[in-house]
Amino acid sequence: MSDSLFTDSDLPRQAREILPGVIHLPGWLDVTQQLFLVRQFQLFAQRGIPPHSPDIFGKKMSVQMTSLGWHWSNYEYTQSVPELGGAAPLPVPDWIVRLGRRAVEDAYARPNLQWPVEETERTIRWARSYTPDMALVNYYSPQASMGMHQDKEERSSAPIVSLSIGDTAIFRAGNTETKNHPYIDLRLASGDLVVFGGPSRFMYHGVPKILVGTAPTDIGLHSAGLTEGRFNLTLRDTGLAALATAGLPLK
Ligand SMILES: O=C(O)CCC(=O)C(=O)O
Repeated sequence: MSDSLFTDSDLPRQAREILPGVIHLPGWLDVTQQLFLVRQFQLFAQRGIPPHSPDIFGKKMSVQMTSLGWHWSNYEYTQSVPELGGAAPLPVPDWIVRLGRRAVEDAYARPNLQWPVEETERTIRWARSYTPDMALVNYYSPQASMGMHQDKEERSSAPIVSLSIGDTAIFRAGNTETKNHPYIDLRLASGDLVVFGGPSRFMYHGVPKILVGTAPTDIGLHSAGLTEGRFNLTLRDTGLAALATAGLPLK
């Protein structure tokens, strides 16, 4: 029997704990919610930090980014962006915090997970206190990719919430030690949610490929002036607010 008979794309897309603490919920956002998000991304781009490709140690990323709450560049969070005329990030709106809480709750308040091991009641209470203070909107053109990296500039081990809209991406979920094997390649389609926390909070991860032409036609990409590509909304709790208030160094 040919191996290609049952490729990843043919198998039913089910909610799965990919690795301990890494939960994939396919189709978590419906079309109306995706449309809403695409419109909001346009507003963020018009009113906040303009989408740009950050330099990482002198090399431009292929992804375009804008962010709320904090600006991220070259492995550092800042509150203003001198290279973009001193622009400051817009605040994280309440609806994003609510979205993040719902995502963490839906991901972790499920039976039979390897992580967390707490009972459901406690997990729900814990998920409801999730307060992302930073949201990153990444836009991938069909040629864009993101190399393997850890999200580790945060002073908090709260989970990362990641939503996909537009073309399907190959998302590489790795290990906490190296950028290399072992890792798992996962297809993230429009509307999918991934939450990673607990033992996998600091896993290496990346997006090696965008599958061109796979975006649904009814999620408003055209009205955003786009015919293709993928948005990713990543929510993070930086844990930096207390340091900033106390005037302490953020690094
Ligand atoms: O686009 C994605 O799914 C991942 C984004 C990501 O890894 C990041 O923003 O750090």
